[in-house]
Amino acid sequence: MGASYTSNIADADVNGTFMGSHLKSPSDITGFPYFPTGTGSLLQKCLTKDIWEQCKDRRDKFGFTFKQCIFSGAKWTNSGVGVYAGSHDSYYAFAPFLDKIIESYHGHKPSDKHISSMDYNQLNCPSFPPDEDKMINSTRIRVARNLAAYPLGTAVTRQQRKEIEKLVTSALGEFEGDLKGKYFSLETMTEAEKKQLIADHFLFKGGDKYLESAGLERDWPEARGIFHNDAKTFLVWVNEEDQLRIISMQKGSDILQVFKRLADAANKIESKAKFANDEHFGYVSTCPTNMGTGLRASVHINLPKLMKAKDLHQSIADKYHVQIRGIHGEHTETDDGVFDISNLRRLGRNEVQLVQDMYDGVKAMIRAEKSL
Ligand code: ADP
Ligand code: DAR
Repeated sequence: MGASYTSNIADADVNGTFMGSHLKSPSDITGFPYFPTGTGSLLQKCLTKDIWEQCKDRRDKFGFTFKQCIFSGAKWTNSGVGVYAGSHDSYYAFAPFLDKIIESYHGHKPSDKHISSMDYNQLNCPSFPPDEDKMINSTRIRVARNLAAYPLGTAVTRQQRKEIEKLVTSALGEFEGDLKGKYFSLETMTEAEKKQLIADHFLFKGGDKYLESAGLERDWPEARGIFHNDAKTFLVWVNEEDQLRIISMQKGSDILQVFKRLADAANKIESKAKFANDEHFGYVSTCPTNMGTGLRASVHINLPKLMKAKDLHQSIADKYHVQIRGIHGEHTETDDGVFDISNLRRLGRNEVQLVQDMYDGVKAMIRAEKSL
């Protein structure tokens, strides 16, 4: 890499924070990015000097640059992934790099196909017996979707973002029955509505530095909002990390009912607004980790003893391809014995199989908790 590589090495920031944080914009990446010792992001793992040389000056068909794609992880070197696409086309324009990211995270090869299925009748998830049901506080299943006619949130214009909000909210406005509800714009909601949405754990807020550095918080909070049905068991986040996060959730452990509601709703929306999708990547998402199904099915479950047995719960998580999170959102810890258990995989398996992953993993965690 020569001078441009070494010239990019900066001293640690005064307080020893991650060096990349001095980067102000993608154009500040003037050479191969510097990753401090201990950087563990997928970006650092997959970006070789050869791939940098191939991709460094590339743009996708919307003009979104490769440097914009890697800027979040170059700036915040403590990222887990550190990469965001600008459009469906980004995944082809930056293929030497993004194919590697996708294969590394999902095990999905460039020649592999993805076939989605939201056919909840294929799910094998008998109800939990009472002693197990009482361990599970709540169930939530979400999918990430983006509109085929636009670039992703990282690259949309203000006007396009407003069009997306209008398209999605008009489709949601046609819902009837138990999906009927109301859209709350982040720009115009009242303080009382905001307080209620926060109390319900429904409100997404700005200020995520990873999303901000990916350009996903431009013009915030314009054209962002939350739809929820009257029963508060169905939500749609509009123009957050993805253009739609379609969410079904309720108290208790009835995974089948939650999945059926999600499948019915997603199918209804898709009949009005075409989602970005192809036979290799499945549904297209802003973050490569959500490609394919963009589905995360989770329960909040009491596992006080198991969670103290780190090796045991991690071995079960690895065997059943599930992820353990804190209950207050990604990157949070939990401190009261309640954990968020969800499917880890997103791509190469269909939505039914991923909900099955979560169910089977939760059953195994419960067996282990009971055995301690
Ligand atoms: P995602 O990427 O799926 O949006 P996060 O972990 O960021 O997941 O969670 C988003 C919000 O949804 C957080 O407020 C979290 O508390 C809530 N949440 C996630 N799973 C559940 C669940 N099973 N029950 C209740 N709330 C949940
Ligand atoms: N903070 C980003 C998130 C990566 C995966 N989660 C998403 N897409 N919400 C990181 O790179 O760590």
